[in-house]
Order: sequence, then structure tokens, then C-alpha cells
Amino acid sequence: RQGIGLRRLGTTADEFQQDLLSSLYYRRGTTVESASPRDAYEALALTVRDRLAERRARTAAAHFASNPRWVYYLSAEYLLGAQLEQNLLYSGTGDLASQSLKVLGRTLEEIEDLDVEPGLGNGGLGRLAACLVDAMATRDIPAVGYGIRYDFGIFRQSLEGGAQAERPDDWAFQGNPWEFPAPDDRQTVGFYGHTEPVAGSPTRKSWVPGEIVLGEPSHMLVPGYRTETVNIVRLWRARGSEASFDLSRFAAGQYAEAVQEAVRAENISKVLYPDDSTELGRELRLKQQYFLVSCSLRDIIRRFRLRNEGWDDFAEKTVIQLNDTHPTIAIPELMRLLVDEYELDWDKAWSITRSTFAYTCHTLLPEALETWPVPLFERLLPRHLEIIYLINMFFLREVEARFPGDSDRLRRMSIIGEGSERRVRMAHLAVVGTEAVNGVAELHSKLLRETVLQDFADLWPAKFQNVTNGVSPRRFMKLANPRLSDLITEGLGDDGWLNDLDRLAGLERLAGDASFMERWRAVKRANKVDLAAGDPDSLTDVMIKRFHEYKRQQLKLLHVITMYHRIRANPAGDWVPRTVLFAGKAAPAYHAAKNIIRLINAVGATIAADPVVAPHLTVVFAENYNVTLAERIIPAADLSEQISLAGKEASGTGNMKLALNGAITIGTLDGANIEIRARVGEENFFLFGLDAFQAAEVQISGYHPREHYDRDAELKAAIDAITAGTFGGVGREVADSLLGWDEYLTLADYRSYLDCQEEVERAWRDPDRWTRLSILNTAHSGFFSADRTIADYAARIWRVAPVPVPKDI
Ligand code: 26Q
Repeated sequence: RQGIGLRRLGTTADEFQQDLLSSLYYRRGTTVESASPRDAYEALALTVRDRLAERRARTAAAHFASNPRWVYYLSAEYLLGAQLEQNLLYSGTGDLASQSLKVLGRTLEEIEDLDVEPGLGNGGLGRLAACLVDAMATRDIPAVGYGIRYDFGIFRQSLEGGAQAERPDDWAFQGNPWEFPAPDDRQTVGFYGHTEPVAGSPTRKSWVPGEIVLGEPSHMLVPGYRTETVNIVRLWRARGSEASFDLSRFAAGQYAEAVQEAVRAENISKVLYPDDSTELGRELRLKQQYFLVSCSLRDIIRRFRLRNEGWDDFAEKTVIQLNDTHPTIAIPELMRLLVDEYELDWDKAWSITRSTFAYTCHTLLPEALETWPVPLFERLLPRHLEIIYLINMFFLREVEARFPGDSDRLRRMSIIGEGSERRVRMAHLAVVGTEAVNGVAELHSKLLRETVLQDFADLWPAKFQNVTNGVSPRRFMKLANPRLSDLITEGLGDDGWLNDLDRLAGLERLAGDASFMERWRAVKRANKVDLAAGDPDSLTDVMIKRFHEYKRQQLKLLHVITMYHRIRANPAGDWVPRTVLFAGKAAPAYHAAKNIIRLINAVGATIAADPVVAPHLTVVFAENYNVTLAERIIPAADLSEQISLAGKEASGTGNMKLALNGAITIGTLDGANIEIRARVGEENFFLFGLDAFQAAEVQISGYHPREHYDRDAELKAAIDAITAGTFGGVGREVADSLLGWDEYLTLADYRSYLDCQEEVERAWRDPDRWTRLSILNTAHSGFFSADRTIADYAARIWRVAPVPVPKDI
């Protein structure tokens, strides 16, 4: 027994098998004879989960004993990925599981297919949240991630007649064995209603909500790799209160009306909004945000009070990181709790609030900066709007004191935007109410300081920082690419690189070793055979990310059409065989992006049906891109397409995953591409296109796509083919927008991109050169570990120290 009264779980094959059978009998309630594959899956998941739960119990005890400073990560999205394989790895029970499953007549591979990933996010921001909680646990940082347990995650994408179709993602339809419900920690959340003055207090108000909703938490375990720590992600689900069921209506036969209030309440966590840039002013979205914030803050305060008295230590013991502006209502909500409910005076409450929060921005697109109409805010959260007005008043006084008489500046900086309608600017609120603000790559942080948030950086220069994103080497190397990971481990002598990724630099000396190179190539080839998308000996050219005009899938497509024309014109040419693989979802209402998907599939079909071109060029669109699919594609990639217009992609993280897996980047000077290039070396990176400064100049002096079209015969031919109906008449809107008012300057980068692709082919034709490039990309990408990202946050933003968890607590 351990000090905290736990029975140690067995570590031998026999003990593991015993526990697996116990799970099957006692928790699943079935028998070996009648166990379905799902029974086997659930029993295994519970057995593995128990190993982590034991560590969780010790983690909680160690944290309780040390009463540390806590990191709370607030995010509307988490893309955690499949759990079984990860938890087998992090609990070191993979081999035991394979062995033990034999008693049930199953293989681990078939069981893993039943492990659905919770798709509780859209893309980069949600996956970043998952990589960061993984790295926090790995670095022994006491942390909780808070989020929403959506009933329906990001929609499932399929292609119908080459067009995107969407189906709901009922991810937990068959249950979710990884989740622990914690109904005792439920919270009550108010909406609507009005505020009333409090007698004898000028600042306090009492808010009388018009609707009450319950938030019920459950948590998933987040183990660290090769450490004892197991943190949690706590996800809130909305429920109607008992009062929301109207028994008298039910008795009167009005069944729908009887439950309508409960349905309304439960709709709050029903579905993830499938947009990865702001969707205009939806009330339910704002309700989701406040629901997350209100439940989480009360939970944070509850946890604080378990070990502390009063408020003096709150900001010392708590740092709350806001993942973009989505949880920014936490700022007025903490003020409301402190002032109205705990009766602190305004200044004291403000000083606590400001020193508790930090804000990470993930965008530069002006249309993606969240704003909410004042009338909507006022109706849904009347007290919060009053508090925001007060925050704004004190803030504008501060600005006025620093820049007297500069009314233009006041107007620009105000938290309330006064356009045709008044709107609450969430990014301004987030900057004013936090101690630190960071962008997610060097260029992004610089552009934040110099453009969108310039006035704020003038006022508070020290507040602005950069923390370059990172990714989990466990998930995106060890789990996704076991062959490469084994080879790396052999090359480096041990697998310590998995939580010290800078050690990959040791591969540099093997980049010229003939036998190592040969094996490196063989790994890539085997991964391509597994993926089974196109000829494994062709150049596998991948563009995998959300569909958005700024990311410029349309530029890649112009390249494909040009290759098609070239091959048709010269069928006997010495063509480099390519497989161009696209994957990604478009927001269901984003028609321009969906048109690009249709055009890709139409071009792909035309090429596949062309006996002259098909032997040299294949276009594949892989449906339903998600974390699981990314883990299959990334290890097979030769070329990584990172071709956004410079200045638009905040960071990118797929670019890092691909480089770590030995794909070479063709990219613009955007986001983290710049840092990848700086680290892997400019000779090992295919650079093209305008830089952010040049792009801005073109936009100012006037962009004339027609001039590029008229001047460049191949470009003209590519666009004309679309409009002439070569691809079945699909994509005319795409062609029109390329020649019309294209904010993303696609045609301006076309020639430079095509030239660069020829350089790619020159390198590809020399297999040794390509292999060297590939090894060097992996060797020099260690910086992009999320463990380094977390070390940066911990040192420069959070000022938190690790709390190791003893094995024998
Ligand atoms: C907001 C309001 C209403 C509806 C939707 C949204 C919303 C939802 C998701 C707005 C934005 C997002 C997601 C943004 C995102 O994923 N950004 C990406 O973040 C990555 C991690 O920092 C970066 O690497 C990418 O460059 C950035 O695009």
C-alpha cells in the first residue's frame, strides 16, 4: 500500500490480464464468452485508465501538500486526439495490453479502431491546447485545462460528387471510457435578467438572472510522459435544472413545452461552432463562452479556497491563460464575483484580476478579431456590460493621462467600438485586463505590436511577448511514426529525445551516413505504403489544414493545373511523379472555401481520367481530416505545403509536425515558417513569394491580378482551363475571385511558386540530396517541441515552477 492508501496496480503481464478480466466482469458486466469487440475495448480502456488514475491520485496528493501556484488554461476547444494508444504509451502498458487481449481473442489493432477521437475543436488552436496540456503534464506543472464538453464535435466531412458534405459528429454515442463525471462539482450559471443597486454601496450591484443553467463537469486524464504527473482537462456540459422540467405541462399533455426550457439549457453545450474565424454575433456562441467561463472561474475559486483564506494570495497562487479571446468574459466575470459576491472594493478586485490573467492571440486577420454587439451583450449579460463600461472608463482615463487630448487614440483604443453599431471589442478587453499578451510566432508577435495592437504596445510595451508554438513529439513522432522514431532512437543511442527534443541535433552527423540514409528512405517509403495514397515512389506533396482563402489551397491548385498542361504538352518528358494530397475541412457556410474543394476534386478526376497525365500526377483528397488522419499522413509526407500569404498565418503547427517527420517545406515567409527556415537552414527550405512587408506594399499601391494573368502564359492557361470548362465547369467562382478582388494576392506569388517547385524537383531527382535535406529538417526542428513552448510560458509569463510527484507518496 502507498501512503495515500492505494493498492499498487500490477505491472506484470499476469496482473494486467487479471485486471483486464476484472474490468470485463465487474465494470462492463459481461463475460469472456460473450464479449463483443466493444466490450474488449471498454475493458482495456478502463484497465489502462486505472493505471493513470493511480498516478492521478498521487499527483493530487502532491499538489495538495505543496499548495503550488496553478496554471489554469481556458480554451473553448481541445482536439485531444485518440486516447487509447497515447495512454498505453504514457502508462507503459502497450506490450501488456497486446499480450492480455489474447485472452479475449482480439488484437490491439482491431481494438484501436474503436477508439474515436473527441473532435472538440476546429483546427490549430484546439490542437495547440491539447499539445500544451500534454507538455504541462510532462514538465510537472500543476495545471488544469478547462473547456466545453460538446455533445457534437467538429462535423464529419465526406465528399459527395466532389463537394463537401457534413454530418454531425456524435463522438460519444457509444460512451466514452476516458471520462470521469464529477456531478458533485456542478455549478449554476445565470443569463439575461437585470441588475439592481445594492443599498449603501456605490459599486456593488446585484444581478438577477432570467435564466439558470447547470454546468456539470467531467474530466479526462492528461498524463505526462516519463513523469508521475497526471493533470486533468475539465469539460463542462450544460444541463437544465430540476425546475426546467414543467411537470404540470407534461400532465396536460404538452410534452414538447414541458421540456423546452431544459432543451434550451442543454443546447448550450450541444455543438461546436465549426468556424475557425469569427462568425458574426451568434447569441448561442456568446452563451457558450460565458458558460465555460462562469463554471471554470467558480471551480478555480473553489479549489483556491480548499487551501487558502481570503483573497490576498489569489493572484499569487493562480494564473489563468486565455486561449484567444473566446474566454475573455472571464475578466468581467472575475470582477463581478470579487466586487458583487465577495464584496471587495473595485481597485483591489481590479488589481487581482489584472495580475491573474494572461492572453494568447492566434490571429492577425482583422475579420477574426471577435466583437459582440452591445445590445446582445446587454440582454444576455447585463451586469458584465456595466462592468466592462467601468473598466473602459478607468482605462480611457489612463490613456488620456498618458496622451492628453488625443481623442483619436481614445476612439481607437476603446473597448467599445463605435461604428454603425456599438460593439464590445474582446481583444481590447483581453489586453486591458491581463498582465501579459503573447503572439504565437516571432513574426506574428511583431505584427501584433506594430499593427492591430500598436496603440496598446505604445502604452504598455513590456506587456507584449512572443511564445512560439510547439507540438507534442510523443503524439506526432513516437505514436504517429514508430518506424522513424525507432530509427532515430537507434541513431542517437537512446530515446531521451522524446522529452528533450533538442537532442535531435545529434542526427546531423548521420545525415551523410550512407546506411542511415538508406534506412531513413526505407522508413518514408514504408509509411507511404501504409498510407496507400498514390505510388509510394512518387513525391508525396501534402497540403493538410483547414480550407481558407488566406492559406491559398487555390495556389497549389494552379500549380497542379499547370503540371497537367505541361505533361499533356509533352507526354514523353522526364516528369517527376507526384502525388498531391489535400485534406481539410471548410466551414459549412464558407462558400468560397467549399468551391475550392470542389475544384480540387474536379481537377483530380480529370487528371485520373487522362491516360497521358495520370501516370505522372495523382491528386488525392482525403476525407474528414482530423488528428487521427493527420497521424497517418504526416509520416508519409515528402513535401510540406505552407503557402499562405505572408503576414496572414499566425504560426501554423502542421508545418512543425511535418518538418519533424522529415518533410521538406515549400513555404512563404509567414508565421513559424520563418523560424523553421532559420533553424533548418535556408539551403534546406524551399522559399518563395512576397514577404509580409512586400505584400502590404502591394496592397497599398494596388494589386492588379489581370497584369499577372496577361503576362504569364502558363498562368493564363491554368485559369482559362477552369473557365473554359476543362474540369466540368466547376470552379468558375474560384477563377473569378483570383482575377477579382483577391486579398490574398494569389497570382502575385504564382510564378515564384512554380519556379520554386522546379527547384524541389531538382532536389528530388537526387535521392541522396533529398534524404540529407529530410534528415536535417528533423535534426534541426527540436525547438518546435511543445515542451519548449511550455518552458517559455512557465518562465516568462506564468512564473511557475514544476512540482514533481513522488512515486511513493
Ligand atoms: C470565434 C467566434 C465565433 C465562432 C468561431 C470562432 C473561432 C473559433 C476558432 C475563431 C477562431 C478559431 C480558431 C483559430 C485558430 O485555429 N487559429 C490558429 O491557431 C494556431 C495555434 O496558435 C496557429 O498555429 C494558426 O496559425 C492559427 O490560424
